[in-house]
Amino acid sequence: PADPADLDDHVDHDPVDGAHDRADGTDALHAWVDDIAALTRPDEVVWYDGSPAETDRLTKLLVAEGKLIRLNPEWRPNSFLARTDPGDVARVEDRTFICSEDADDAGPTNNWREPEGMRAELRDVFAGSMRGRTMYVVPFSMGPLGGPLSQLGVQVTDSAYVAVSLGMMTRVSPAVVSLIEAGAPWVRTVHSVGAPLVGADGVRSEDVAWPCNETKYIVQFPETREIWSYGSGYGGNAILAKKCFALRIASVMARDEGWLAEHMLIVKVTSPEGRVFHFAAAFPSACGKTNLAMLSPSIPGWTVETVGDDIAWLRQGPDGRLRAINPEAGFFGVAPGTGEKTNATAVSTLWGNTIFTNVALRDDGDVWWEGLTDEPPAHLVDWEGKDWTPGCGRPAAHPNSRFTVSAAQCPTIADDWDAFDGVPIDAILFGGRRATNVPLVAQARDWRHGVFIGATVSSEQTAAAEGTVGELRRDPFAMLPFCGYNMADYWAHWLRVGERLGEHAPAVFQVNWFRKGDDGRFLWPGFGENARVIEWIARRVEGSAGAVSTPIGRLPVVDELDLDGLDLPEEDVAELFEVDRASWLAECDLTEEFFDRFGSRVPPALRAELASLRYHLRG
Ligand code: GTP
Ligand code: SPV
Ligand code: MN
Repeated sequence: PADPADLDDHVDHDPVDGAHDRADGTDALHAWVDDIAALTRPDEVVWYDGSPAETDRLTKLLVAEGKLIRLNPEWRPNSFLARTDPGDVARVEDRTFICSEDADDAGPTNNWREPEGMRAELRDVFAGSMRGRTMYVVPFSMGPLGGPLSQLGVQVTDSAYVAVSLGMMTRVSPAVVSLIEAGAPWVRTVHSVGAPLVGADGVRSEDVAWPCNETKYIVQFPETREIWSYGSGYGGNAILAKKCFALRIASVMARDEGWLAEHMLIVKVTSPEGRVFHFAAAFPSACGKTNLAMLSPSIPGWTVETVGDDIAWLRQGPDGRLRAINPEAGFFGVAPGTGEKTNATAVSTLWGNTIFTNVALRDDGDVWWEGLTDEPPAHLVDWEGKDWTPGCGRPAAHPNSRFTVSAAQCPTIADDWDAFDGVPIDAILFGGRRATNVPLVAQARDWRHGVFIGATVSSEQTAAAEGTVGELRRDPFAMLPFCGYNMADYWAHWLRVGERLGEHAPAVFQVNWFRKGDDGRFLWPGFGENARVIEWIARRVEGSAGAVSTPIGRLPVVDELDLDGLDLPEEDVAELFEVDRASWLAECDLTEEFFDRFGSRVPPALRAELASLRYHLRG
């Protein structure tokens, strides 16, 4: 650890100038850490090694500081509750910036800022931002350490909660430092909650349970592979390995190096005959990835095992097939709606060693959230620390409350979940929340049609980001908030990857668990029953199930989707698969408007797909 007294002398680098080389060996890491400390001026610098002993020390410290509440160990051993500031509960997309040299490289769906101007702004906000706090240095690997699809990073943070969360979500290890010292490339990530305890006047103030700042910056510099995050302590804003690195920065690396960094779950599916399939699925935030990743099939003979629940890195392997890893090592999952009936696997994953954020506290020292059980307890302390009783008119848990837990603790974790070379992908699914139009399942005609489906995904907005919940918005590939470059270039990249894969390209499907009847109820029971759709997809991949062609793709032949034992009214089944030509034509007009935002960067193949869709809908 650096002696803070020495830090003042260390002004020979400017840490915000972006000039640090990513692969510069032995001294670079330490020099960078010293430079960040010289800028932010913490009381001390502590390297976090991810070990159980160090994690235990930090959680005890967080409890002592009032930043974590220890749950009753009888119900939930080694588990904690954090309550955030009510202004810091979700990703802040309007404060998320892509600072590429050229504005067009960020594209119309990202907030672009000129890099030099942003660096000057960051230099100001980070100056002294850690005064009075401890700066943690957290070296981590995304993917198995040293694996062919893996990448290294280091996060500095002035939040012990974030350091410990990173320890659960990634592979934190001193071995990462050895690899960096041996010259391996790494991504630099800097995080401050922006709440110094010592002011410029030297006066020390009291800490609060959830320090943060009203002004927030989530900044990516794609060319120099750097991340600077300020003002928030929550989720994707603060655990920089996750959305900032594994999606925004990694998508740029993937574009440059010919692979894919995606907002996708990965599952291993085994049929009753013992045939193994791997599927990857992109659904927007809070649209069912964790649930599908942990699915307990309602139909006999099928098993689904978990490889990943949020992010996939995919690359063509030596055998020509697309292989995927889950770069993470833990789950940061949505709590509300997670219960014994919907996701029993998640419920049992959370038996202990879990950090809950913004859920409700029971009188017996355990946790509760909407959907955990049918009936709420008679009294709770809600996510804001207020008394709560059923019928009081407020939710007890915040809609974006979450659990943080190690993947290894999941009872359905697949034996190949951390395979060095990843798993071979047989099918890719795109989904979203659509009350209308999009059928339960459809297969794309080919890769190019699949890319069109991915590029045109719309979904009703959820509580995972600040904004109006329920509003329908385009979320191409479920990557709208996460693509680190121009979305139209990203589509072109997907088309190129498909060309290279050729006959090895996975089949592509569109799914929608969220279609509603006129009365507003979900037409499809979802959750474990989604196994019926998974079965059809697997049967299509092996070539044993039929399909009928429609203008929007191939739908299951009647009777080939197993609906046995589901007592679904026939009208509901018909509605689940209805393709209304007029609404689809209206949707085509919106797609054209959407494409026009990207001008000439839209790949001609996608314009051709749109023209062909209109032609067939009119036919
Ligand atoms: P992020 O972590 O934000 O990327 O979200 P995610 O895609 O992993 O979403 P998750 O699986 O956590 O689901 C979010 C919400 O959707 C939860 O409240 C679930 O209960 C609900 N949900 C998931 N699957 C289904 C389904 O099949 N049907 C219905 N009706 N709701 C579902
Ligand atoms: C999402 O919003 O897609 C998440 C949660 O997975 S966060 O890590 O906060 O981005
Ligand atoms: Mn996500």
